[in-house]
Amino acid sequence: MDAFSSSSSDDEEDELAEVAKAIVEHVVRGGAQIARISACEEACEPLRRRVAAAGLHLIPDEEAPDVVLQTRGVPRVRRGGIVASLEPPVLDFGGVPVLRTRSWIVARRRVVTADAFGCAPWGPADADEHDRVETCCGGRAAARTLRERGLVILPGLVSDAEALASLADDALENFEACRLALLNSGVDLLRPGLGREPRSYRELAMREDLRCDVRACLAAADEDAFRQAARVAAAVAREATTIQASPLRRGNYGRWNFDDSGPLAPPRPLRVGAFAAVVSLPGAAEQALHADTPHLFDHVQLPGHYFNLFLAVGDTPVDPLAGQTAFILDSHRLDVCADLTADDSGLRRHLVRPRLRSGDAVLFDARILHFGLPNRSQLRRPMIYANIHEAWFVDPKNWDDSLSVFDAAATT
Ligand SMILES: O=C(O)CCC(=O)C(=O)O
Repeated sequence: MDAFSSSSSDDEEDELAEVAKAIVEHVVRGGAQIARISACEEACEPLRRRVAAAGLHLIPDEEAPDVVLQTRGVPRVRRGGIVASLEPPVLDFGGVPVLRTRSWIVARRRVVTADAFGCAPWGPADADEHDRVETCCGGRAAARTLRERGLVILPGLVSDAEALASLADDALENFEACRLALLNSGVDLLRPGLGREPRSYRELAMREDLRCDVRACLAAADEDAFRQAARVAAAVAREATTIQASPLRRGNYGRWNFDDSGPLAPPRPLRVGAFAAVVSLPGAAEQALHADTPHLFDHVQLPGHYFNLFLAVGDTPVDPLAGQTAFILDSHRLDVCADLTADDSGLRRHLVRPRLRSGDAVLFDARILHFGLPNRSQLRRPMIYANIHEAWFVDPKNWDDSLSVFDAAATT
């Protein structure tokens, strides 16, 4: 059945047909036809009638719908499903088209799944892990989720399919240029252990064998698309660090210094740092569990000062064998991390391996434990990232500015 073939001339039904069209255009990528749609339980009877009147095929909740129409609250949709939200999303996912009519608002909210493939020693995701992934999906409570759990998933943060493909190309082309230059100096990034050991360079640093950190040189339009997304993420991170206006803040007199605006001024926006890409090559092993930065002090749990935004791009997100990034929920907290690292079963109980689709992103507190999953596919997996941090924080990066991959051949 073609879901959107309503011929009604009634105003309300026309409007719903418009909403239905918007669902196809904005919610379901690529203009696919929706055959099965369900309204969630809270949907009132008139809504159900209008949905049906617009020619949408209403099915019972137990069956798997293509799209669920949601009136309010957290989407109760099958994993991997798609939710068309009929209320204003609190987060404007930077550029995601939102359709507003007299009484409807449609925005995309996709539900992220967990990696069902797994790998030793972790095994495939179980129902608990799926549930944990769901609790991390952003929306209204994105900042709170980030603050409390150490990460938040922002489904569909970048929606421009062309920009996403182009971001992936940029990363892979940057990597390939470095690889070829290094090959001339006897370093073969594809065959670790053979030839000369790679070092860290201005353009590329090794994370470990077959996983490289490439300073991303992005085409202007791609950079704009990612910067817009990073700003949205930075606003979420800033909110996460601003738990509530402290009654003590009047005493923070030092905020008159260095161009700040005094104790009562809102906190300054977090900075979005340079963009880069982690490229995992076929054969990359599971990465060691690590955090990207230490706590500033270890006698007190402070709000985050440094966050990372990982954006899934290109084709590899559709291949689960290519892997993505795994996290240990709550481990950005000193007390939780101390407990969990005491034995492996604790880590397993907090493990999440979200399966992001291209355009989905994960924003995390850089103190959280995480690791890249192995790449068992035949594809090079690019993941674009941005550092987001307090203005005073500087991450000592792995790149070595004193040596370029393009000079490495000359210096051998
Ligand atoms: O490869 C990944 O997915 C994650 C990489 C990562 O976390 C890192 O290199 O610090």
